[in-house]
Amino acid sequence: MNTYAPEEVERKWQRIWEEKGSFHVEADPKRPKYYVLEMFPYPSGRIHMGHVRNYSIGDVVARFKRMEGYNVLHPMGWDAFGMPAENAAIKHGVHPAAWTFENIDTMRVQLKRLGYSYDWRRELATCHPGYYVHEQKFFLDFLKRGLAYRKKSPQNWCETCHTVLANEQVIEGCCWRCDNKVVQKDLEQWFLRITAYADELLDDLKKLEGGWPERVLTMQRNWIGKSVGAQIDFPLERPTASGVTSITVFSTRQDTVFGATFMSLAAEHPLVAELIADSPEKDTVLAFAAKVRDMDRIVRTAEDMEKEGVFTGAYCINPVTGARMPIHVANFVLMGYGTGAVMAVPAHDQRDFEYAKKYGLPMKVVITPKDETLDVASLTEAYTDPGVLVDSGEFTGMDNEAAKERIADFLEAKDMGRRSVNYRLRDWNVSRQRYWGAPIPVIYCPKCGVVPVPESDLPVLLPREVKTRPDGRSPLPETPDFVNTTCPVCGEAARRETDTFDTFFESSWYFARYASARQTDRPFDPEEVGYWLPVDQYIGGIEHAILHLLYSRFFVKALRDDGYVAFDEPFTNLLTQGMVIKDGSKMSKSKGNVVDPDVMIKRYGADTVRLFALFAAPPEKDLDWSDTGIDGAARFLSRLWRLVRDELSGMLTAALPCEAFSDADLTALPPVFKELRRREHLLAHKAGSDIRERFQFNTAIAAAMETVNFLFANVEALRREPKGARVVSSAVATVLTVLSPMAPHICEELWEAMGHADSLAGRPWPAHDPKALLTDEVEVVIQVNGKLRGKIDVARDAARDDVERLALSEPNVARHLTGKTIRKVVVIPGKLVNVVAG
Ligand code: ANZ
Ligand code: ZN
Repeated sequence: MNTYAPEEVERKWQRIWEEKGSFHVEADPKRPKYYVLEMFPYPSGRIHMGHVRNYSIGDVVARFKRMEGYNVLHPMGWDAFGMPAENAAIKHGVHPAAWTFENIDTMRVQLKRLGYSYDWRRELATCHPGYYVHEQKFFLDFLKRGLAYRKKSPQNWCETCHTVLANEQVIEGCCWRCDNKVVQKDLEQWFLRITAYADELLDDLKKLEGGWPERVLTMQRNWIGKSVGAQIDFPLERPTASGVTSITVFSTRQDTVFGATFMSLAAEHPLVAELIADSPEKDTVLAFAAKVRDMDRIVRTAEDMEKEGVFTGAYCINPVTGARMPIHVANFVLMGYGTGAVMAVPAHDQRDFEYAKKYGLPMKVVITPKDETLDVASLTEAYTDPGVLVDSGEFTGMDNEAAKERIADFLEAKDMGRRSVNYRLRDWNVSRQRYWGAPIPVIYCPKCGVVPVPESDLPVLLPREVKTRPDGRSPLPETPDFVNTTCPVCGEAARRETDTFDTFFESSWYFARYASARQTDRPFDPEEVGYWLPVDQYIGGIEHAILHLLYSRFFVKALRDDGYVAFDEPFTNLLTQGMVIKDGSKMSKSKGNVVDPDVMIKRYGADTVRLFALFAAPPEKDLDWSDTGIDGAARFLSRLWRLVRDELSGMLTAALPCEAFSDADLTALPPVFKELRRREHLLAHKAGSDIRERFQFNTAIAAAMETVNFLFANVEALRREPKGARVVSSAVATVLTVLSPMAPHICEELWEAMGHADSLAGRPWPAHDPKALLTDEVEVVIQVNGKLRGKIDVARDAARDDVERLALSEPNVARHLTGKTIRKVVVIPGKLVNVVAG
């Protein structure tokens, strides 16, 4: 008895791979490399099905590329800083470090139990000083060349998490972590000047076309948000007390400047206070501005938001028409974008249109469709399409796109404005008021100001001995041993920075660290990084489409300019896998539809869990978890086991996949052997291209299943011919080899049972013989009483009896024959079967 006991088999092979170091790799310039990486996990406690799916996909790619002859780097590590550790510390009274490392230990065991082919020697945890010391050094480099700077500005602040949040971490006005309302707070923070790379980040998206999903490229493009236009100066009717004489706007529609009839300022615009200083509307404006300031950015820019504002009492002048324009404060104008001032063109901008209607402000049409007129009184919405300029001085009659250029020239010549490019992208605020992160390596000296920690003093260690605060506030400011230090410049008493880095800092460069993960004196060994990087295939969730990927792209460019690396883009190809859903929604604790991988592994074994995760859907699509589905995967592996260990066991030899046979050998055997061989080679060919070209693991698995079914269906006939043993063994060897990236343990075990002494983990992908794919089949059509009822493929030299039998059992033909008596069957070989029935 040879029943399939997955746990035993899997532990055995995991031990063998580990002992042999099967997945350890070294750089080898003589061999082509392939770097496949899955987004590293946050050590939250246990792995979930989303991880299993992500890492199973990555493991197939890694194993497959090894089989194709590549030197494959496939590492794993831990994104180990972050807030859940602190929250757990508060809740359970454990130190964040203890919590994190315990989780890492648990999850590492879980990943090993799944048999993933990682080079575990390169494992890294970002909370390790040996890791973050290098990013503290990067920060010092960035400071030196002005890429890191400190600035006071209004920031998204979460009262519950006691920290600032990047704009990307604010979801519909709420904190991405705790879902509480985010407020605006003025704070001094450290920023990375990602905007210095805005153009390159945008332009280099072209290099990623074809390698990255189109929608991710679009999201990145929109996030960077490049707008080309002009700044235009509008003289104030009266200069302010401090001597300001004009308001500058940023507009992408300088072609409409002749239609600007009023001015809209952001509530935070520095001029507002001055403009209203002696105005009777002062209090109304102040109250309105205070209300707007607390509104969220996203809400303020939503199209359907009610447009509101107040008149400041002041006026400016349209520089090209001389018109007097009332200056308003409006809720849809943002201070962080452009100049925080907008020339309002109500006839051609929908927001301005709604605003003007509401407050009875003047409108002027300056663009009309070709050969048509537009009348202000009859406008029901802004006219925003292209057209021809009217009422626009010397530009009247011009096409509006051409007018953009001409008016920009005109403004520059008259010194009324200048061409200008604006980005939606903001500099990256990397300061977090949290404990469980990498300390920002600067010191504040009362005499010398902001002083970088000298390189020789790195790392600035995050102290372990701290008193966790029940309210979640960072204990660092109240840890005297940490805070109190001396100034590296003057030696006087000074204070350490107590903010830590945003955890996206760590995840922006970890992929390069794997190349030389144990290098202590520097972040990267240039030769190792030069060989392995960039990542050839990156795999992870679409939720990281903007943040993590943009920051990583930025880091690579910044590190390149600091001489650390010599490539421009970190990830050549990107695969974003779909979610794992159950009963129609994403698996989550709150929905109560979570399937625990451990439970499934216990019940079915790792190979079944892997196989199901790969078989149930193509990688980009959502995967619907179903009990019948995983049962099916388990049944298939048991069948495979029975086929090799029972049904065919007597005749299998240690044949290689796709062995070569002479025509004479094959023709001496019954036709089923030739057909088996055709299917074997087709499997190697189809599964290979499915994985290589499209990551279609599901169809590759389906092809293997069909071959297994064919073997089962013909077991009797195959066993009857001992002379065909080698052909059968070759086919089984191919099935095992093809399935081995997906279900590696059972394939290794059965491979060994065939008599092989080597491990499948080191074997190449089977090389099919194109000639073996040629079929000697012809299509035969079947008629019932003269009507076409079906088609079958049969061997060209099939016997008349066989053709008749196959024709009558064709499902549609059989249906048309039910209840009828067959009177006559005419077989025209290689062409037609006609059944006469009544
Ligand atoms: C006049 C105008 C006329 C505009 C028109 C549009 C249409 P994008 O493409 O997003 O860059 N704008 C500029 N700064 C703003 C701010 N701080 N808050 C809100 N809106 C602002 O859009 C640029 C356009 O958005 C600018 O062009 C400006 O309105 C507005 F028929 O100027 B426009
Ligand atoms: Zn000092």
